[in-house]
Amino acid sequence: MATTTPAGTELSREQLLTLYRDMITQRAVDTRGFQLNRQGKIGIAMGSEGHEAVQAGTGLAFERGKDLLYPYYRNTGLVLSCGFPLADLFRSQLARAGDTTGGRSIINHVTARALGIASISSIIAAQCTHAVGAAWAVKRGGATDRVVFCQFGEGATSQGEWHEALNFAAVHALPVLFLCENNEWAISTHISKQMRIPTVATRAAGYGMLGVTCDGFDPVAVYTTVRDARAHAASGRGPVLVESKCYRFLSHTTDDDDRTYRTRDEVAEHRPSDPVPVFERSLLERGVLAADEVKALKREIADLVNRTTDEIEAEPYPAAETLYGNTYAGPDDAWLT
Ligand SMILES: Cc1ncc(C[n+]2csc(CCOP(=O)(O)OP(=O)(O)O)c2C)c(N)n1
Repeated sequence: MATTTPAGTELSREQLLTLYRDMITQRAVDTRGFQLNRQGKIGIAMGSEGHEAVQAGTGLAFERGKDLLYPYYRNTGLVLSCGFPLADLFRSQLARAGDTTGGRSIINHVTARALGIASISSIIAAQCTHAVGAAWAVKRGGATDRVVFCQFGEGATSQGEWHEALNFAAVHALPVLFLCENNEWAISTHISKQMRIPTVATRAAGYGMLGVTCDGFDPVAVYTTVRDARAHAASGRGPVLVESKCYRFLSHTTDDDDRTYRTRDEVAEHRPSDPVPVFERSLLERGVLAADEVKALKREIADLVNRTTDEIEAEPYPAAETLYGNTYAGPDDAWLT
């Protein structure tokens, strides 16, 4: 297992700005989700605060038009970074008829075939075997420089399906990246109750594949690590397990109260590592951005999120007659007869 300490200087200004823009967009969308839930407008919101650097960095390494993404429910920022439209994300959150799943799916369970984004599985680790199946198809089809990104939390690595996926991918040298967003908590279960080893990436050795760990609070570290892992997988040398160490600052979803299983002191201890202000400070200190540019960019994102929320709230809900649509073959009203 290798631990990466990549240097940030090799990124262009444009790439650094893409990372920053994606991170503040993710934070703004997250905050809006929690607000909409508290206003009684959406049933549940899944916060990703603390995962911004992981998702922006991974999104920058994802090659649009080539790669495939098997996301999990916490990947709001990542799907946006990979090109998923913000309006469609709000259609999903607000369960409107124009949502890609017709407003009938759980929040954030988005999909976009044209962008290579597969539908999300709520079953923990189920997407790992799906991703491996896709990577097997990519390899059999003879495609080169095409990689499947498979996202999950450290809790998913306790599932049997996760181990089966890694083993099969390693045996067949499939072009797949297993990307762990290790935020230390799986709802109320701390990582120390999931495994006796300090890092998820260590597990890669058991399958004969490369495993790397990076600082998930640093978007540049994540980007360079995932970019290099992608090159490895695309070259036919087999899958890579990448672990980005981060933290979940909010509760698991709006449906749980994290004060029942972790102390406020613990959360406060991690706050200084909050990737959004830390990256912002580094861009200011390095002269990549000036203070007024940061302010203008934040205003622009806030306006975009406000405008999009209003536009999508004004759209209709799915019609009641469509309730059984896309569920069973044959007449939609089979249960009513
Ligand atoms: C097979 C299965 N078991 C349990 C659950 C309930 N569940 C939903 S999210 C979750 C925690 C997953 O934690 P982790 O994989 O670390 O990801 P995180 O939510 O922390 O990002 C659990 C146990 C589920 N959806 N599927």
